[in-house]
Amino acid sequence: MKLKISFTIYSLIYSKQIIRIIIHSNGLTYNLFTFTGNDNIHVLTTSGRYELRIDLSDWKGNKWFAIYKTFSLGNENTRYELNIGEYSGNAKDGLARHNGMKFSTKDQDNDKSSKTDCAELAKGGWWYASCHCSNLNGIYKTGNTKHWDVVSWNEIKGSRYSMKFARMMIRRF
Ligand SMILES: [Ca+2]
Repeated sequence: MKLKISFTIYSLIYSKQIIRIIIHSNGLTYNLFTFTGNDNIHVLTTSGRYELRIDLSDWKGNKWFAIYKTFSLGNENTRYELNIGEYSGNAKDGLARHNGMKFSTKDQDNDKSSKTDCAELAKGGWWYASCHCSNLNGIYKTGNTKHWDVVSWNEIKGSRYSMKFARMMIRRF
């Protein structure tokens, strides 16, 4: 059975409500959040020190992770600028070029390229530069595709490979 999910992300949704799921794993507690609340993530991540963990797997069952010991989002005035640091993991740093970037959506082009609307082309909401090294809010497809608008972590499988699984979690410490 082929599973295909696609959705459009608008900035209005991003600034509103948050859906938060608490996960206990290996004695650690993580907050799993959906991309529906950048305002809330800003408030959370500037109220203390937060770590970001990203888990990924491909369609063959290979798994990767990336941890950023520092993680925070700016407020609406900074267009939810991404601030990350102290990478570790085996996924390679797919967010390095997105550090310091503003959040773009289909209706909010805040990327670095004046010629391109990255969110429109990459079909996601992300901290696009010009354009991306990762695209975890892209379209969910099965593995290799023809376009760079899928759920990708480019350092691992390239920009046209849709990961089977991608999860971003934050943890206060
Ligand atoms: Ca642009």
